[in-house]
Amino acid sequence: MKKFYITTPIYYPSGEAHMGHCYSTVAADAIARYKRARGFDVMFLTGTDEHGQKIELNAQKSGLKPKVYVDEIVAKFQKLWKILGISYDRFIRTTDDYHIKSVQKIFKILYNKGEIYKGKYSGWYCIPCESFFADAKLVNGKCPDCGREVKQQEEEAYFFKLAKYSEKILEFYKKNPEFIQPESRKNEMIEFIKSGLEDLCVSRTSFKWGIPVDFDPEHVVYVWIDALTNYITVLGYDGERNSEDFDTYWPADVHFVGKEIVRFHAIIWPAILMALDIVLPKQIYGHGWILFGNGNKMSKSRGNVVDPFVLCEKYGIDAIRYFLLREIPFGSDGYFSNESLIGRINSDLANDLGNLLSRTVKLVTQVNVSDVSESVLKEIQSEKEKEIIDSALRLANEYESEMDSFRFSIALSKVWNFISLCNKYIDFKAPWKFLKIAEKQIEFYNVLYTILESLRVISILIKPIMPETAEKIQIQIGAKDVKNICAWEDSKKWGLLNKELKVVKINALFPRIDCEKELNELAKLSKSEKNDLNSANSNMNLISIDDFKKIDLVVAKILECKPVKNSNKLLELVLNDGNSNRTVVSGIADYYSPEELIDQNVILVFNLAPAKLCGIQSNGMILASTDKKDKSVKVIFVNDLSPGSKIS
Ligand code: ME8
Repeated sequence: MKKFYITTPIYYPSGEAHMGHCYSTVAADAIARYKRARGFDVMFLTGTDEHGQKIELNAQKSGLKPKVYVDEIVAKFQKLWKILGISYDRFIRTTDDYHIKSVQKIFKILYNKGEIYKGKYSGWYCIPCESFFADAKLVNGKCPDCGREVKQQEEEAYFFKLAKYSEKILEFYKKNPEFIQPESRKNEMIEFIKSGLEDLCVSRTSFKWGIPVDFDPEHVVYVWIDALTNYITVLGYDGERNSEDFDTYWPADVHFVGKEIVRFHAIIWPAILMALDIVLPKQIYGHGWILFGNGNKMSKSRGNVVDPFVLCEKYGIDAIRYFLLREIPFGSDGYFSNESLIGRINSDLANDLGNLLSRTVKLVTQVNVSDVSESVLKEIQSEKEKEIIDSALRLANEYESEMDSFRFSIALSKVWNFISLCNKYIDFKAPWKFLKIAEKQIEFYNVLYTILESLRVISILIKPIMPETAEKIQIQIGAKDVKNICAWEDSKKWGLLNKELKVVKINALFPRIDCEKELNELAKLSKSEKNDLNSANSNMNLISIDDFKKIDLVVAKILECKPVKNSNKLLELVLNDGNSNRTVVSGIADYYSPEELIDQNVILVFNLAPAKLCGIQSNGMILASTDKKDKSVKVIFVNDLSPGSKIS
């Protein structure tokens, strides 16, 4: 059996799943279902990318351990995928044991091969945040997270020899013109490589929430080696042996990714694979972004999220799946609005498809078919029927060629053109007029049979994208559970339905929506969603008295003070806390000379976990205030209190 391996990006569980995540995942699911229907042995992978500083910080803010924090969010991603009918075969979490072990092995192999080397990473460093930032990330030259001063600093780090792969990657693009899709993204990649690649920093020491480099545990593997390798570790690849799954499914047939991470998949990932002597995936498809209202990429931090749980619940999963894949050509950006969603539901789903099914089923249930089934068997067909049958028989091949190139929107529009043809055919034939005319009954049945067969074909083709709707149609036209009429290849055949026209009437597929009323309701919901968010945020900033009691604040006297070597900002202080002496490193060198501080009494955070700053262990922190007006930093002196006094 031919295999097909498709992946989505693994999402950061740093906030909740939103429509943007649904977009990649629904698209990959539609292809996985489509390929399965066509007889492929499919491996469909999705998952979550759980390490990194952002997640560490978010967890800290929520007062949770990182793993506990991600567990909660990942469970919500999985719940959403279940609701949306995502038929993944594997769900990888980068915190899974097997992945961690494989990443460590892969890292070591690359190091032993000389593909990874130890060097120095330099960049803008924010001491309180313990983070490096690239030039472009700074806000007015200051730390983008806390707004404080940053300074150029160096840190030991491992580097992957990315630069040496430039030519090899360009060569690969040339030999594999389909590798990056759509074409425009390939040109961007070529330009990027030609402008010069640099070796890639692949480890960090400034945060802990990551996979430790096992032969140098101060370092954690930095994002891309951890994240990208998920596509092979999930198949059992750990750098040393090829598992059965790896042999069966690798190379991936396509990685679906948003356009902003094409670069990582089309440059870094190939280079890592080349370094490991592994064949490259067949294709990277960089899809566009769903933009929301004001042209922003939809994301939680911009607060423009439309809750997919709410929309699925309100309109059904197929409406959302259809809308996402129909509204926006896959390679391009496009807008999401509640208005266009409701517009599509009313026109395409309720009017076109829903109406075609309901009017047909209604007509069939109005008559007793048993008398005339013989006549129908004679298959008298006029030009009009032939036109429908020809279109139906062409449709599957046309649809396949669009789906094979991930042109969901065009594939769907072909089906909807056919639906519209069928509706026009019914209008033209007006079969209800024949009901009472005995000699016209054969024509009446012919019309209905033609439409029911058309609906059978339609249901097969839309099933990968709208699985629930396809099933409902098949139940209503009496095709469900009938053998050999609703498999993929049956969409290329005509006349498979039982000629006795057995139909089952159930509720409308997509009830029409009162657009104005619904938009008002959604607006109210979105307001309360924002309010919920606001109150959640303010709740996050509130701490209980018990939390406050956890902090021991003690008066301490500064006994000694000197600048820290290689640092313009830090002073090393020796403090007496009433009982013993301890060293504290403080970022106040810009504001005080050592002489000004000696013998002053200050407030010490007594039970702060020790941290290393510029190689010196700091045991606590002294309290200072940043002046609201001029941003100058002032240490809080408490010279009228004796060392050892508790502050509460
Ligand atoms: O980048 N429109 O994770 P992530 C369309 N962990 N797609 C969107 C979207 C939008 N508005 N917003 C998000 C990461 N996406 C890394 C990936 S892969 C080895 C590591 C989709 O949580 C889109 O596919 O930021 C994008 O690439 C992905 O979510 C980014 O998810």
